[in-house]
Amino acid sequence: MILSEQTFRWYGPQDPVSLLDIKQAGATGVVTALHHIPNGEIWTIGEILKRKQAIEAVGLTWSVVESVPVHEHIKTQTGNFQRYIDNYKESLRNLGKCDVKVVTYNFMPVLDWTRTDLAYEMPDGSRALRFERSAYIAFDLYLLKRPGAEKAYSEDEKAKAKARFDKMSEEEKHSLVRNMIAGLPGSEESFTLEQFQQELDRYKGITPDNLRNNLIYFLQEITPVAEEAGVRLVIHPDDPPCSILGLPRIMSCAADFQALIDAVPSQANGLCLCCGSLGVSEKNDLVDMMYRFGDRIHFVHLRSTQRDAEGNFYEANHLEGDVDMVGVVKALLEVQQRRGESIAIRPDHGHQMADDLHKHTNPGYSLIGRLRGLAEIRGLEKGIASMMQ
Ligand code: CS2
Ligand code: MN
Repeated sequence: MILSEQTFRWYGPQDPVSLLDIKQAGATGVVTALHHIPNGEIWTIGEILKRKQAIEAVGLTWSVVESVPVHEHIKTQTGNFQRYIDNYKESLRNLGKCDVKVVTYNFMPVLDWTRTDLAYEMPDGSRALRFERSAYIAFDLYLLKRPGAEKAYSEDEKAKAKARFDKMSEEEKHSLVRNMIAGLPGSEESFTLEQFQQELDRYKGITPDNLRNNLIYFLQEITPVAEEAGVRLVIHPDDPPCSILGLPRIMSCAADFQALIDAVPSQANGLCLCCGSLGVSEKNDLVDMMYRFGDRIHFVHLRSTQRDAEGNFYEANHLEGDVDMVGVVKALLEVQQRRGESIAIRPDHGHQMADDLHKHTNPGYSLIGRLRGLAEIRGLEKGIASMMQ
């Protein structure tokens, strides 16, 4: 049986989690990006090789890039977008030459992943990332004060958000702002409230269809280069899979990805199946997506979330929550057998727990919670594989 390639995200030399920690977690692959290179600039062969050598020095492999960021000008097709696309192509060529051949990206406007609470206490004392709808609406209406935001919510939602806001301490308001816009790990930007509103304003008049067309244009430009370089691109879905603060979002469900394949059939146009992101919407059937897009999935984020009727969700333990992890891993195994190759997986985020509770860690990216997640997934995959033989 072909098993998946187990990987772990590493933020580079600054990451409090070391490459040896990653090795001890049982991963063989590393997922990283050159975060020190400003968004839009070319990743040179020299910089790529430097990172690759550091990873290989401890006997690991640089399996996946997450992410080569897409400049806002490309998403809005303004300013220097054509130059940024040319730079992107050059980075893909350089990665291909260095034999780093799966490249993740996302097309979420302004914000990458979004949470209101980075330390939501679980009954066992560990801490999870959470999205609380009332806090989010309170941020939009009373902290950001986004023009027109009142129209986006029902009276009932606004009343709940007001009550929530009135009870918030100054400290809580401050951390809500920070959590919403200061950029979670992996995001390329961080803003003040004023800068943030300016960024939102750049999307005025950009409908979801406009944004989708800009993505299709981008893919039409870069997929021939990726094909030639032997690089497979994978788009990371929207997290959470819905519009945030009035911004258009176009990668939230199976139909969204289908539209991209229909428009750009190139095999280099692939998907990062992030179960935690997509799983927030009950309309998304992750097992079905794994089978349906199996030939185009080159990277899988195995993570689960637990949602409630009010639109809140928190990141659950990997084998708990709403995602049918057993079904997803079984489908993954079948896809791998069909393709005759391993697919890179990672536990995505994990809870802050045990010794990590006393350490400075990147939200979602502490060592022990992810180590637990990867270990559980590894056992699950092995168990299912042995029964499939
Ligand atoms: C996040 C994102 O959930 C996640 O995977 O960490 O930062 C993600 O890596 C990017 O959106 C991918 O481009
Ligand atoms: Mn993810």
